[in-house]
Amino acid sequence: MPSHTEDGFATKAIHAGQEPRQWSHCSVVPPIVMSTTFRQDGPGEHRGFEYGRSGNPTRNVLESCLAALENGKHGLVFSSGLGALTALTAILEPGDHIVCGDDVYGGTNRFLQKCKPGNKVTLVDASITQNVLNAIRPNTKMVWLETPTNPLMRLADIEAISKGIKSIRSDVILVVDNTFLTCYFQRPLDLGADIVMYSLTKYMNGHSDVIMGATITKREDLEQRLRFIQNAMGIVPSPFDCSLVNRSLKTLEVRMQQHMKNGIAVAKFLENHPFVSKVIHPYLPTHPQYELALKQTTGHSGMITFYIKGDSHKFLKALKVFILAESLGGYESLAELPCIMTHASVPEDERAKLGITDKLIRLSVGLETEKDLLADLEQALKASQ
Ligand code: P1T
Repeated sequence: MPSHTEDGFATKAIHAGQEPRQWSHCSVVPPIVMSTTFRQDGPGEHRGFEYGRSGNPTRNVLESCLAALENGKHGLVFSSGLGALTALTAILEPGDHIVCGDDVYGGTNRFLQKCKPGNKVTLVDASITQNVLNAIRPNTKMVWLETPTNPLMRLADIEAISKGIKSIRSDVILVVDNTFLTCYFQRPLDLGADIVMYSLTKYMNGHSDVIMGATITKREDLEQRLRFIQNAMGIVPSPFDCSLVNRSLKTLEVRMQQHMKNGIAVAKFLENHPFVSKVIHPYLPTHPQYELALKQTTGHSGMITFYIKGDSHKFLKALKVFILAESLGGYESLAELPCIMTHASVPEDERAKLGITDKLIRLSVGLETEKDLLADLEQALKASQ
């Protein structure tokens, strides 16, 4: 992967799609255009915008910036991460087969299995490339990966899987949910994915105040399909929210660097703690796919999972700085119990097979002062005994 200095990531985040001369007033911050409709010079003669669902200037700014950051060509935003998933499943025909990682966000898994009559989903442990390739059938249309997975932080080798799939069937669409790392740490399109998908709700917005999703692609054909679906299904975000996410992208680089720094400090602290049995973080050398993490990514976010020895409920209730809540990727540190909260919809036997037990805790390490985070964990671990 090219370094961020080489590819000017922060410059793109601040300037791509934001050229002030595109507006007559030259405002430096892109304007929020709330209008739901646009005047036409004559019937059918418009200046690029007709109706707010089919296109909006503030939305366009965000979509262009996302495409640039991802080294893609086309960004499309949706009313939530699952809204982006809805759009992607609308590409499928009834009866199409999907191969999906077995450890993905609960909502994704469930929706993929139910989205179209006759759809079949094969769940695989995608940390082993051959498992994915072996699951491809003549009617497979899509392969869906999260890497790292939510919540077990297993990695899939995007490049190897992409090459393998294309050597079997060039028309299978590889989708990678990049929510946990963002384009700052991982670029799936450069590694051969056809579509990158996001819950922008998380790190990309980073301030826990917007629900939004996105898809980014280099392929014209997929852009056209998704553009039609975005408008026809009406799964669009508001201009105000687009402006908030666009604002947040300006600090993505500095936020992700600090999430990584705090995350590593917390992971090392937990790894050396007598009340913790196991810590899962791809940038710890103890992670079974540490080498792949170094090859495929340029860092890791603030996401950590760990197995506690004591009572997870007592631990979570004792936290003071970390907030007990679902979601992730904001400036504030969060903690949760996946088996009861984010992954409650995954059937119990699957959860047990995966190791999503009531000892497994997920942290989203935020941007607070490191020593305050460690002190909070220390006192809560004592309370878990
Ligand atoms: O919540 P929404 O913006 O619709 O995004 C869904 C989604 C998609 N992909 C991943 C990897 C996710 O983590 C999520 C949402 N996840 C949580 C709310 C959570 O706490 O894990």
